[in-house]
Amino acid sequence: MILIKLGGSVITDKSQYKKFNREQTSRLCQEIAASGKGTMIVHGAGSFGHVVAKQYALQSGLQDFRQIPAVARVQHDTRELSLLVTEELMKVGIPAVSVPPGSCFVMDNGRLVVKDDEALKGLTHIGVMPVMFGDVVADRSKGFSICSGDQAMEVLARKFRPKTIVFVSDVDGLFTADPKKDPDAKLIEHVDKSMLNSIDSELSVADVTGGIRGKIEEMLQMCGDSGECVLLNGTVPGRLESFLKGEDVVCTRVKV
Ligand code: IP8
Repeated sequence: MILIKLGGSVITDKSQYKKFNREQTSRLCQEIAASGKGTMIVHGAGSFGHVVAKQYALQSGLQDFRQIPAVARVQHDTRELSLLVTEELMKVGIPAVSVPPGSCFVMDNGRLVVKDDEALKGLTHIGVMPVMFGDVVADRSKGFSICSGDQAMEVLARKFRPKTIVFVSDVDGLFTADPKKDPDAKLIEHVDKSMLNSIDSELSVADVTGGIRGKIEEMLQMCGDSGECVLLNGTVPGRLESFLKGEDVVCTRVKV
């Protein structure tokens, strides 16, 4: 099975509140279906989550009761986005069901607590694809927390042990500098544990909050001993499909 995260930068226009990129999402869903591979999809929140989350500092947890309507708003909006994504998946014949992470898990101090996965496993057992996403989730110590799509990916990687984990964003992969600002930025094609110390922790990557080093550490953990994590650009038509079919594409491959 291949676990895929469709980043918020490819399924939404991040500069406009609640702007769904239907055309691109539809194409990516068609590419996934055309590959014929068994997949599981997670998606980011894009402008259905980040705009309001930032406005009300939701990443800090409960600090002020004025944040509460914003929690409800973000939960509402990310569900709306998720239904738009599952609709596109169903159109290409993938029986997808949107599963908000807060409907089966809680968080504690910003980390997902996963005790019971019966609902998730039950869905996959009958051939339904559960689709998780970045959301706001009840937190035992902080009241609520932001659960990124990446955290949902980690949980699903642990539970379902995918052979490959793909992060689809609007850049080609990891670069030596920010490719949107620096024309000399070079794509890093392969990353492994031994390179970790030489990577500039200040660099950032699309759809990721926090430094690149932390992101790579998380990816190495997700890969386990035998798997691989891949970062690729979903705005280039056909690239995801080619990758899924086993062809060589422009991307960054992270392996232990
Ligand atoms: O788009 C963030 O998830 P991400 C979730 O995967 C919210 O980083 C609600 C901002």
